[in-house]
Formats: sequence, C-alpha cells, structure tokens
Amino acid sequence: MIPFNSHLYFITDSTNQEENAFLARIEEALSGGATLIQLREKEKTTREYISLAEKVHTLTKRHGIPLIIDDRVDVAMAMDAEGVHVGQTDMPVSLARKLMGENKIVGATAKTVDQAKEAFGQGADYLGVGAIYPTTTKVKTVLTSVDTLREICHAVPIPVNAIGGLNKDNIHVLKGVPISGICVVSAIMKAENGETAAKEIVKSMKELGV
Ligand code: TZP
Ligand code: MG
Repeated sequence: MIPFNSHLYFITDSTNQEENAFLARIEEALSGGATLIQLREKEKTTREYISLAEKVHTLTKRHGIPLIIDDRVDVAMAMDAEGVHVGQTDMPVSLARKLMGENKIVGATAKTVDQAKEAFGQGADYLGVGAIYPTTTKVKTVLTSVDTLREICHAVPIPVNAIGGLNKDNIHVLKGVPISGICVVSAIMKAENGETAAKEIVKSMKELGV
C-alpha cells in the first residue's frame, strides 16, 4: 500500500473559490504541514472533477503527499490518485478496494463501532469519524460523541481520524483519545492564510499529544 500519514488531513472545498486561489490554498496547506489531502467536490461534472484533480495532483506530488479523491472511484482511477474516500452512501469499501487494487489507499467514513468494523473488514485503510462538532461545511452528517470515537479507535487496528468542526482551539476535547490525526476543511479553507493555519493546528496537536 502507498504509505500515508493522516496526522493533518486537509479536505478541500472549492465552493466560491477562484481556481488559482483554491490551488494556492492547497499549496499553503502543504507548506504548513498537511500530511494528506482530499479533493472533495460535490457539484462538479466528471470532467471538471478530473481536470481539477490533475492540477491538485501536480501540487501534492511535488510535496510527496498522497491525494485522496472523495466519493468517486472512477475519478481516482482515471487520474491515478493515491486513494479514494467513500462514505456510507458511496460505493461499498469492498468494491472500492476491488476496483482500486491493493496498492491504493481506501478510506471510509464511520459514525458507529459497527460501521467501523464493517469498513475495516471490507479493507479500509483508515477511517474518518464524526462530526465531532457541528460543521459549517456542506455535508449530511450527524454528531458522533468523543466516547464513540474512542470506542472506534479501540475496535479497529487502522488509523482513525476525527472530523467535524475541529480547529486549533477546540481539539483539546480529543485529549487522550488514540486518534491518528484530524481532518479539517474550514480551519484551513476559511483561514486568512492556509500555511499559518496548518502550522497552528500542528502546534495544537503536538500540545495535545496527537
Ligand atoms: N464529514 C463529517 S463533518 C465533515 C465531513 C466531510 C465536514 C468537516 O468540515 P469542517 O469545516 O472541518 O467542519
Ligand atoms: Mg462521500
């Protein structure tokens, strides 16, 4: 499998972003310490998704950071991304794994211990668990408690990331929970400067012992 580190997993949101500014933001996040990047597009046509993914891939490759494509196994395969992330209404993990092959990264969303065990059993390489806090990012989700997050961490032997409304000032609620990292959208996307924001999150995580 392609090695990956989910410590600071930056999930992008290009909504209302001019393309150059969007790409610059990803570059900033990479310079600031993002260890994994997910391109998450819900409105784009397939062709637009692939075209943007190729541009983002040029940046991530330069930094030696894997690129994960949200939802779309076909897009990930077409532009040879390092991985794909599937949610509970996307292609099942087992099929995503079958199509992507053993060498690629397949991530999954889990909100319960049962979902986590199922995703692991079907071949997921990591899990995103949340939303821990309410989020302003466009997503259909419900809140997951920190206790459930902790149970999931103990239930599966793969990296587990917390997601949802997380930022440098509130991740202390995760203290002592054996997560591998956190996923953030707004904390980097909506910051004044993406590099500074990423660096500050990394600093907070270090203080937290993550
Ligand atoms: N899944 C659960 S919460 C979420 C996703 C995709 C959005 C997280 O975005 P933010 O801005 O970091 O709260
Ligand atoms: Mg999805």
